[in-house]
Amino acid sequence: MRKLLPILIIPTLASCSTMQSTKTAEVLEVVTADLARADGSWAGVATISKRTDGIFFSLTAEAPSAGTYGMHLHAVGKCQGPDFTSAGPHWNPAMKQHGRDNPMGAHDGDLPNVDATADRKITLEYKLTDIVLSGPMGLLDADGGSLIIHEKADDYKTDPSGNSGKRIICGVFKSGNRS
Ligand SMILES: [Cu+2]
Ligand SMILES: [Zn+2]
Repeated sequence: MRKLLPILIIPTLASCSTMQSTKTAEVLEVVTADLARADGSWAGVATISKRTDGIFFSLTAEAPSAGTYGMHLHAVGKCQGPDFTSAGPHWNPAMKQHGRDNPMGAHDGDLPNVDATADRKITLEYKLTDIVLSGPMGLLDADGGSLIIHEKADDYKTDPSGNSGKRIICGVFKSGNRS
């Protein structure tokens, strides 16, 4: 993890059940998803932190192999293997079409493709556009929300899912205070 934004280490620590929450005044809300593969094995952790300076996404995950993978926020907080269809479609509160390159898009849940290195690791963090986390229009609405990583790259235009293939990794977002 880069040292540029040390505050992002906090949600990572918060995901460890033995750690006490150590929010600073800058962090307003944190949601974390433990990621699992279709067979239920551990595959990483994703965190969304709402801060006074924006909403930040961070991910540490282990892909099946080096390569590029599609990734989205999905509408339902339920990860039932092996196909993870329980997670529903892409999170889309604004009722748009799929894809950042689609003139009718994009879904709020459309995230950039991710690259896994030769050792299969995915590690990233970036600022999200101002999505809503809580409330009826939020990612964590009544039926929750999830993160899905797909077997193939997203083409950024094909509605509704960017031709990204099977869902191979899934995690349900939960409120970050898990100590
Ligand atoms: Cu997806
Ligand atoms: Zn989409």
